[in-house]
Amino acid sequence: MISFFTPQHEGHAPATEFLRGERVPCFESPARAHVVHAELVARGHELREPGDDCTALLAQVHSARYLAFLRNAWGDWLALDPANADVQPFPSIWPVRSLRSDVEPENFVARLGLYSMDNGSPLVAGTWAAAKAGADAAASAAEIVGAGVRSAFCATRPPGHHAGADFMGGYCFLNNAAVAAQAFRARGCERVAILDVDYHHGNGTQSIFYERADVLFVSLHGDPRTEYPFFLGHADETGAGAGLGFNLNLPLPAGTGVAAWFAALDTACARITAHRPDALVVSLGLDTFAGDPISHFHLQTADFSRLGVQLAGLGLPTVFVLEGGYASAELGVNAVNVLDGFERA
Ligand code: OKP
Ligand code: ZN
Repeated sequence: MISFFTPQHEGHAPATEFLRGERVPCFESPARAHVVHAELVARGHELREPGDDCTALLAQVHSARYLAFLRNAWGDWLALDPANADVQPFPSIWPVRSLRSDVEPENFVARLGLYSMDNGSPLVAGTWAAAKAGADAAASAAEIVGAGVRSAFCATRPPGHHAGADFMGGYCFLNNAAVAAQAFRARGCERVAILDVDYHHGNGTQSIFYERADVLFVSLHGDPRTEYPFFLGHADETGAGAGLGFNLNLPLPAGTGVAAWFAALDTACARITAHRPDALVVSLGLDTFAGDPISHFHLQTADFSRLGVQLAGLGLPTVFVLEGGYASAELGVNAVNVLDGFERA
């Protein structure tokens, strides 16, 4: 499968994140892209660098003020103190209910909180360039698939599905799946479906398309009653306004086994088929793997081939974008199993 890869991801390599109040090494690391890249090469997939610029699409997915903040964030942080070059900024205050988010503060950490859903998205010097290159890959993949190639994969990081119109979160900065969906719409697809199979609910993607009927969002994920992102992803979120009925959440309890997961995938695929989309975007998280260090489903390596086969059965032009998956040793095999299963089906 033609796979888009960009070396800019190397520049997004934060040292630590917070876990239960303590600093721990980041789960979302450059090693993830290295193992996926190596497996793609080993199994004969064609690698390309993105050729399309996602700037116009980004403006349809994210707010102008969030994009301006993110693009300038590292420079603003350094302007406060050159010694900040070696310091990772984290938000510590958020405009929750009753606080105002319409007035942008001048204080950098306050602005970081305004544009973040959590303290789990560490920002470094190369974050914007890495995220932008990943979104360029999403635009490029949709471009070639829209032009007639059956499928393409974005082997990029950081992931995107937690990033909303005006916030980062959960290691995500720019919503690559939303960019791909918007790219399909821009080149004439009337209806698009996004299927999110990451362990964590894609709250950003859902919220971006929540009031739209043209882009169906379907997600299988750990029940937010107990799993990140906690505050979205429940079954009663079905869309709003013109988008009512075009959002389907299939939350599954932590610990759900393989049979029940594939049964939910059947439900997801049936809803996608009923939408009669012109194209499909798959938010491909591999953290449903039994060995994932931060997730609680039980898929085995062979189950990812089965996932690819089942997705091929939808018969749709398909763009895969890499989301989560933190068992680095197996991430490459699991990801490429999906692609090979899809291509061989
Ligand atoms: C991103 B993706 C706090 C720990 C919580 C959130 C998990 C984000 C998963 N630093 N981290 O959906 O795989
Ligand atoms: Zn995840």
